[in-house]
Amino acid sequence: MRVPARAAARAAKLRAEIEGHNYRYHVLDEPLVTDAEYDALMRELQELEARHPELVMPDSPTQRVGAAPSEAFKEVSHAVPMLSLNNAFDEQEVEAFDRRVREALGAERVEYAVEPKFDGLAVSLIYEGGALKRGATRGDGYTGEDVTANLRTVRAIPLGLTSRRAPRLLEVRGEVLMLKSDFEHLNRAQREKGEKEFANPRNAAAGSLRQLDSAVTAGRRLTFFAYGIGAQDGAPRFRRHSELLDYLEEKRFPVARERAVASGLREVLEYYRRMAPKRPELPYEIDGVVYKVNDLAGQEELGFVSRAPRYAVAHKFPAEEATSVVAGIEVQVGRTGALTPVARLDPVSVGGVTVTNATLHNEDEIRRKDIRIGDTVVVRRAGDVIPEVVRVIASRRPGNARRFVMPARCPVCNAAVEKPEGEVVARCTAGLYCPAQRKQALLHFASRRAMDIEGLGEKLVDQLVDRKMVETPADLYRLDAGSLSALERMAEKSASNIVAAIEGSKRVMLARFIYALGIRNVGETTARDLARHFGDRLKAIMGADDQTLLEVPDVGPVVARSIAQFFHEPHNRKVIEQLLDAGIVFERAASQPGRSRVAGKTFVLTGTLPNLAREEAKRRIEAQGGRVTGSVSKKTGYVVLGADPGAKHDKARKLGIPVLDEAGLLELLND
Ligand code: D41
Repeated sequence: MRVPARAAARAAKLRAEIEGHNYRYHVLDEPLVTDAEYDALMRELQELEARHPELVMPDSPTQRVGAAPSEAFKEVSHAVPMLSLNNAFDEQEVEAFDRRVREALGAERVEYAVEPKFDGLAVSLIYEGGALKRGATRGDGYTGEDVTANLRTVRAIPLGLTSRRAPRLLEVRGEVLMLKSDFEHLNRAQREKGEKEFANPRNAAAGSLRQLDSAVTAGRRLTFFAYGIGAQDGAPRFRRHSELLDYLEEKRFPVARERAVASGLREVLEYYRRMAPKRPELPYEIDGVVYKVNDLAGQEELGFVSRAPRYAVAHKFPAEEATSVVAGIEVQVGRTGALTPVARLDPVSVGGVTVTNATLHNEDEIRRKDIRIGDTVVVRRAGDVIPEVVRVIASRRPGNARRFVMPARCPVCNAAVEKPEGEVVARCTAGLYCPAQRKQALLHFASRRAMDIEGLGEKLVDQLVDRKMVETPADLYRLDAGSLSALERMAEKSASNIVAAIEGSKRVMLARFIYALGIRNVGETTARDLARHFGDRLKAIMGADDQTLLEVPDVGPVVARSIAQFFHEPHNRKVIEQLLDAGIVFERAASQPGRSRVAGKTFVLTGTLPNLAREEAKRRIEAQGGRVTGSVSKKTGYVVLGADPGAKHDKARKLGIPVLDEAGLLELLND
């Protein structure tokens, strides 16, 4: 059967168009069409190919769905070995690397190509005459496995090289990985199906790539980043590694956006320090950065020793995960009475600091992960977050491992613990009669963003409460240096400093005071909204019923109920009265609301701003009487756009809300 020329032409056009959309979506992250439009194109091509099977080509996007399962992977050998990377674990080791490079090249300062080190799996992609012919794992560097059918399902990998004069042979090397978001998604699905979860994105990527049934791989979302070229024939002669990456980018391969060129040791280390804090925000896992001599002739001159090049080094970040043993499980009581089980761990270094505790969140979480006392567990600490137990290493469970049971009574005050039906959190029911809750409430009251009483830390509050010197925040204002200096570790000087700090806290903005009270569901923003809405009149707020409170912007029924309930409680009213008697007075905001163009406007910040930290932008907007909220609605005044804005930008456009960049925001603030 002959294929009509029109059908062939249409199929070719559809293929190019679909691959173009794949590129925009998976590589550039800038889709042009909706998913539905993409699906429609795909369906049209599938139908066309079904009607004219001669039209099916190996490089057709319809072939990314996976091929028939195979029995085993074929072994392949790498014509150019895939070398491994030497590691540097600290700056001294990088310094030594740079010294060796400089000495070997006889150069005073060396230019390096610097890039993130993706935590995925190294693969090789062979393009012959511009078409993807073979994809293989690195294996031991000399022989790997043929996973062509699986790699074809990865949409970020081009099935063909664009350009009329493609090189006869081009081997592209890079890492296959799974984005953190796709990993979370996959694990949620695995959990719901009752199947085994993956420990981390790297394992998930490895498991997905090594599927004998490529239809399974197609269902997992993998991505790819290119970092180099292996065998080649007819490709341009590059002089620098950075040029080679530019070439790959031009050929539509995903290449790390964070790559750069650094001159000399100092700039290289600056790159490391710049990348380290970005790590938690990146959509994929990286375990370090890689430095490569940029000059390719220099690379050749340096050569390699035992499988690793001398021209490159991986500067590793401290591991975010480590294993330790759960020596015990204790229960902590929080400010709102929430009981949080905490694992006491044998000390272990994670993410660069020594960890001895890890949160276990709640009872359900312990049961879900089946964590028992005596277990060896994987502990994770990423960025500034509290360390947590990720999972148990089941094979290392001792015979005498013990299950945890949530106590029926508060471990601090012995009051009953309740866990309402359908809730995950168990709570002590004693409220402020529980010393633990009282301590937390006092610490919150004194905290920097509340009453800002410097020096009133945990150790001091523990003693004050344990000795019954302080029960409520009002009692703080009755303390004197004499009684304080009788406490442990309290020199006379620091006692009088604390008394001065307490005294100094008496002049306070009403919003801070309300926040300091620790009303459930009332954070800083709601506290500020309340103060503004009620014209800085505490009495009005204390007397408001649910209905009146609902008129405050962003206050819903749950928050309104919390506020009304709090001020209805006689004990709370009495403490507030005592605080006012002690001499607390409310100051007005420094700037006159209404004068600035920012005043009274609601801002939504999205994406990362180039210079202003989010906290700083928020502080400055609020200092001028503006508000910052998280989601875009009709009430939003401005949306401020940083790099990588998300859906909020689209929503702002839809609602016709003015959009500013950082410069626009600064102009508004400085106006
Ligand atoms: O991102 C990576 N994981 C990465 C791995 C990278 N950015 N560059 C790499 N460069 C090399 C050399 C210099 C040997 C070509 C690598 C790897 N190798 C590598 N990945 C796995 C083993 C070796």
